[in-house]
Amino acid sequence: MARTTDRLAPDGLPKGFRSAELGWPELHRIPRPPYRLPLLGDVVGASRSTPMQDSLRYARQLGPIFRRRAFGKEFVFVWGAALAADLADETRFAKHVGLGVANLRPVAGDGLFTAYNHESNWQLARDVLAPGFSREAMAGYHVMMLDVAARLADHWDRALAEGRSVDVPGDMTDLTLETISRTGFGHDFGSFERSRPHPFATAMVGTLNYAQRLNTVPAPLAPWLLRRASRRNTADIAYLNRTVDDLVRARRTGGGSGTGDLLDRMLETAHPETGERLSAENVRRQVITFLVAGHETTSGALSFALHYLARHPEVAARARAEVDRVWGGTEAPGYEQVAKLRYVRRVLDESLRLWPTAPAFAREARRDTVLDGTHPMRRGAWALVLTGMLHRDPQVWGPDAERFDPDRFEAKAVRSRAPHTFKPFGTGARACIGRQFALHEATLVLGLLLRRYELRPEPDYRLRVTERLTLMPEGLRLHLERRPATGRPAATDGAPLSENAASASRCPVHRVGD
Ligand code: MNH
Repeated sequence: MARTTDRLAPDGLPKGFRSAELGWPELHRIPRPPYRLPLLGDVVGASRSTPMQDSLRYARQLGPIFRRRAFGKEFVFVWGAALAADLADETRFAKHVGLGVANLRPVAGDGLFTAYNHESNWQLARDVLAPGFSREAMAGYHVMMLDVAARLADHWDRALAEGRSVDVPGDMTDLTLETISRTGFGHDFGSFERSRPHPFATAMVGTLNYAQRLNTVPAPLAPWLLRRASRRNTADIAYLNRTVDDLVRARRTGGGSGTGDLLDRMLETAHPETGERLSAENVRRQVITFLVAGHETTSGALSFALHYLARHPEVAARARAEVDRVWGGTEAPGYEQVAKLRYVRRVLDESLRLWPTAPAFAREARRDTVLDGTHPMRRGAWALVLTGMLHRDPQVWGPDAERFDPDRFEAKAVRSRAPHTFKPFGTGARACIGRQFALHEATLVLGLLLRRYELRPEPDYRLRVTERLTLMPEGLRLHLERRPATGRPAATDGAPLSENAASASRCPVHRVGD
């Protein structure tokens, strides 16, 4: 995406606009915390491991726009609905690749997520890969998603038989990693057959953690303070590259997958207009990008949703009744059956409202402008949108904004809310390409799990959230009970509703008669 809007007429800017620091000429008008240490900045009451949750606390004290100084850098945060909606104006603002996203450049390079707006590989890859997320492509992934979900169900059945509780974030991470690697790249990490995470998953988490830690130390000291971590990070990146290179080489020598998966598209598709193809180096970056972006956030979203379902039996009962009604006795629900779980989808939306697992995104001014008619910004100045706080703005969500209530996503309620107030997948041209993929996968899996199990919380568990660029409930375990067969309706008349009836027998997530 080129900065084509530079030719647009500038706003009527206040006097002295160009003289101030940091691209925010009237920075002093933006509230900041009262105590400030010379080198460290606003670190009182802040912790290195929970930057996003600290920012939520500051947000409540300081209001809809505020700033924090940390280690010599000043950051502007925005969460008020009007300000966030203005930042969504694509003619004046665009994605800013900074902070955590920029820290991932050594891993993901000019892959879709980390590409700068001016890098031509962004548009090229977006055009080449967009058909990989069409309805048609998604319907093809559906069968593989069912297959991976069946492995999760086997895993949970074993836990249940042995009277163990289940490790929700761990199992959801296995599930989503297997799903993206199977659907995207025809690769099987065997996560469910291992007692510990696959080394690829460990290396990936390592690089995410490292990218986050880089934000929490003064830049000049980073090489020294993080020396050991940095060496580890280099090794992690090398491991990721090696694994991906092997995978790509195997595909190149073995010919296409025959399924037109993401890797086939990356290797074989020329741009429809220019005929250009992704370079080998860029393919490597994209594979890593999709393996990371395609599983961490979905895993967190599923984990939070399962937490809330276990905590709100009345919500779980409603969701389960919907699954029974819509899917009936269908052994393996078809692609079309998933989007029909409207209430399950609302549970997911409400979980993503309270804990958007990609907790912030950054926007920069494409030209000199005034944010919400109040705060002048120079071209290139940027702000972080604190999605988690935008999603809790009482002016939008009411005085009970902290309460879990899926009915907020009933069609009528959604229509009555201002636009740009629910942004778990970001905004504009650089919004999430995998949104439909994630929603389909998560709704399908929640439906399958609700149909198969009753979920019981550990009595004294209190939600704690860990941050490694993405959010995840920490230490969340659930106890399972198998739903009695009598609680489920008998098979409806006729054949399974699945359009993949032939494959249904291979996907015994919901076995008849057990
Ligand atoms: Mn996803 C961009 C959130 C699932 C692949 N994703 C984004 C952004 C957010 C986001 C927010 C924008 C970030 C920014 O502006 O800097 N993504 C999510 C969430 C989930 C998710 C909350 C699950 C829930 N994402 C997925 C899945 C895939 C994926 C699944 C792949 C299959 N996401 C991406 C890619 C981008 C992205 C690729 C970058 C898109 C671009 O810049 O063109």
